[in-house]
Amino acid sequence: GEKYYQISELSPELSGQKVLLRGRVHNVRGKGKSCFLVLRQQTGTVQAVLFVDDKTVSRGMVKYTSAIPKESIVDISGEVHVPQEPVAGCTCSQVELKAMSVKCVSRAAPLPFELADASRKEEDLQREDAQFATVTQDTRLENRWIDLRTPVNQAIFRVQSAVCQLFREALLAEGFQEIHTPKLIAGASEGGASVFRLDYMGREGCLAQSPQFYKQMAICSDMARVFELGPVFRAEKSFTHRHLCEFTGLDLEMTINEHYNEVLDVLDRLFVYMFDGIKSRCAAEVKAIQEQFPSEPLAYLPKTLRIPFEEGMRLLQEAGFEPDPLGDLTTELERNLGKIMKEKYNTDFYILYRYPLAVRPFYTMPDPEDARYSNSFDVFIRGEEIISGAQRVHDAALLTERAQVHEIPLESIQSYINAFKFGAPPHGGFGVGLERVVMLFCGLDNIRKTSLFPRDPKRLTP
Ligand code: ATP
Ligand code: AMO
Repeated sequence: GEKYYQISELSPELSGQKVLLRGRVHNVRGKGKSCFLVLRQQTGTVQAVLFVDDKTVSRGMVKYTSAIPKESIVDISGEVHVPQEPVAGCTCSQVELKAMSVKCVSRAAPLPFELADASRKEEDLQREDAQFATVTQDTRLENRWIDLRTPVNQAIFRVQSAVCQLFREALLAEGFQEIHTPKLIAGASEGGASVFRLDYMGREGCLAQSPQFYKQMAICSDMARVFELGPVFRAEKSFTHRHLCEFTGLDLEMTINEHYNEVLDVLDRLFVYMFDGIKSRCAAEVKAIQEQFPSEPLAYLPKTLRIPFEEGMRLLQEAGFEPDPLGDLTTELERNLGKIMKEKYNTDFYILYRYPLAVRPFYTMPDPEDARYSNSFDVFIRGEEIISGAQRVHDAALLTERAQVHEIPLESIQSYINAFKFGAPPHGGFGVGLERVVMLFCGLDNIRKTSLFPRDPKRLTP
């Protein structure tokens, strides 16, 4: 068959050559004997012009083309032509196509909203004299397959893809292996309130809230360093800008020799590599996102700042807040601590470690020097949590005791506890929320923007 060209391949060197392209009708404007059509492939656009002549282009062809609805898929064959002036508004501005034929491959129904309206800058929408049709988030999500075509969404999901690739690259280079753990499991690992229960062949099962138990059992199986990218299910009851009912977890687990600082060292190298990588590989995407949703670029240090929880509480107190020194941080306090860190250390990215034991999951290792605390940490971007992690209890008797303190039914986790009875190395790890990383790296305000087809308490379709 004939070669299909990409818009990105077109250049003045091809002038005079006949080419065939498939793409969407981004825009079309008929003017009697001529017609201007902007063809789009993903975020690239090129202009095609049709003029009625005696040989190839009939009046009928121009009329037919002018009536093709926006977003339809078309095949255009034409000659590459260098216009006298660059074509304004097209990504491919140095050439245009003198179209000879246009064929509609798939006709688009009337659109629920215009892509142009879904691509407006926040600041333009805020203007009092704004004349644009506004598109609500619900309308976008109802029609996500159209919404995802906007340049900003094309960019967001390329950044997401890069984050996953960078995560894999960095960990493989550190000697980790990728694993795949079951998502149909017997019990809750992160607390019963947010677990999706289901019928598993007549008995109770649930959707995995985390690969937690299985990544630890892999350690007990002598896989010294493991990671997984996979779905995580949480029956979150309320709406927030940062909770989904299904998200993608980037998890790792590793043996440690002396201290869970070894995990933090990996975390530090991993994230600096990922942030540097996004900046260098996704510069155009980050710019496209900035254009629609402006924000400060992420500030991070070559070596990530580590602050003890106690010190964090002291800084909050100094600033006039009243955190519970042995309790959990509220979203509000987390955000304020983020502001303090930014002012004091000029970083949007930091690790808070040695949390109070009482606010961490049962599998968390207590601090051997002070049992009110634990060998655990959270990591924040712009004052919002993106990671939780810890050293884990690797002694079956202590694990049983900790589960009882948390009132966890032992039957549901017996096989997990058994895994530690036959020799278990000290180990630790952490879990990252992919959608949160992309949202917060890009300075976006809602996690639904970084989930391809978000699942929240009300949304199960599309
Ligand atoms: P993690 O799952 O690691 O705990 P998280 O961001 O949900 O991540 P939590 O420790 O559950 O963190 O909660 C931190 C704070 O976020 C809570 O103190 C609470 O204020 C708020 N929060 C958590 N879950 C919800 C929710 N479903 N709805 C509203 N607020 C929530
Ligand atoms: P945690 O429950 O903190 O820890 O989850 C880890 C990370 O996952 C993300 N996250 C979410 N993202 C979107 N929607 C949600 N509802 C949601 N809940 C959590 C956050 C969070 O930091 N087993 C431990 C990890 C470990 O210790 O290895 C765990 O699941 O970015």
